[in-house]
Amino acid sequence: MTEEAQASVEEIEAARRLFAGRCDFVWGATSAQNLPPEKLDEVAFVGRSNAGKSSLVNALTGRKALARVSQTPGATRQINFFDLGGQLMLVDLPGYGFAKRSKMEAAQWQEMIFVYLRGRARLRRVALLIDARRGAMDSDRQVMELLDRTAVSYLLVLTKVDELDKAALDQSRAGATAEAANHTAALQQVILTSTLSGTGIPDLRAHLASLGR
Ligand SMILES: Nc1nc2c(ncn2[C@@H]2O[C@H](COP(=O)(O)OP(=O)(O)OP(=O)(O)O)[C@@H](O)[C@H]2O)c(=O)[nH]1
Ligand SMILES: [Mg+2]
Repeated sequence: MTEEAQASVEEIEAARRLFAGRCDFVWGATSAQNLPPEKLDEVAFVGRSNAGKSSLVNALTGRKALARVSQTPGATRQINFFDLGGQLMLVDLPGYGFAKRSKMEAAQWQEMIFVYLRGRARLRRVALLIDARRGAMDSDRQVMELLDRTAVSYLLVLTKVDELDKAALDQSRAGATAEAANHTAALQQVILTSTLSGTGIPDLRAHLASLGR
C-alpha cells in the first residue's frame, strides 16, 4: 500500500484562499511558436479530449466559464494560460487522442502539446487527467513516456468519479496506481476528482498551491 500524503487543514485553507482570489486569462497560444514568456511557475492540465481539463480549471478556481467546456471533444483549441494571483500559471491544453479530427490537425495539435511539454523550463507539474471510466490509454502512455524522459513530474488525476460505483472506482484507482508505479516521473499519489460533486478539488488545490509557494 502506498501512503497518500494528506494535506493539513492549514494547507487546505491556504489553497482555498489562493484559488478563491484572482485568476485571469492572459494568453492563448495557437502554436508552440507563440508561447508567452515564462513569468511564473506553471502547472499544466493535460489529457485526452473530453477528459475534463477545462472543467477542472473552472472547478479549482470556482469559476463557471473561465475555461471553455463542451460535451463535444475538441473544445479547447489553443494553449490557454491563466495567471493565478501572480503565484502560479494554470495552463489548459487542448486534448489529444480525438479520432474525429483530421489526421493533419491531430498531428499538429499533438506536436504543439509535445513541444510545450518538452520545452518549458518553469513547468513544475503536469496534472495528467484520465477519465475514471476509461482508464489510461496508449495516447496517455505516450505523454507519460515523454514526461519521464524530460523528468517533469506529474500527477495522475482521475476525473468524473461521480459516474462510477464504488467497485468500479476501486478498480479504476488500482489501475491508475499501477500505471503510476510503472513510470519514473509519475508521483505515486493519485487524486480522484469530480467537478460535479466537488470530490478531490480541495486536495488538488492543496497539491498545486504547495508549488506556488
Ligand atoms: N459527470 C461528469 N462530467 C464531467 C466532469 N468534468 C467534466 N465533465 C464533462 O465532460 C465534458 C468535457 O469537459 P471539458 O472540461 O470540456 O473537457 P476537456 O478535457 O477540456 O476537453 P477538450 O478541451 O476537448 O480537450 C463536458 O461535457 C463536461 O461537462 C465530472 O466531474 N463529472
Ligand atoms: Mg478543454
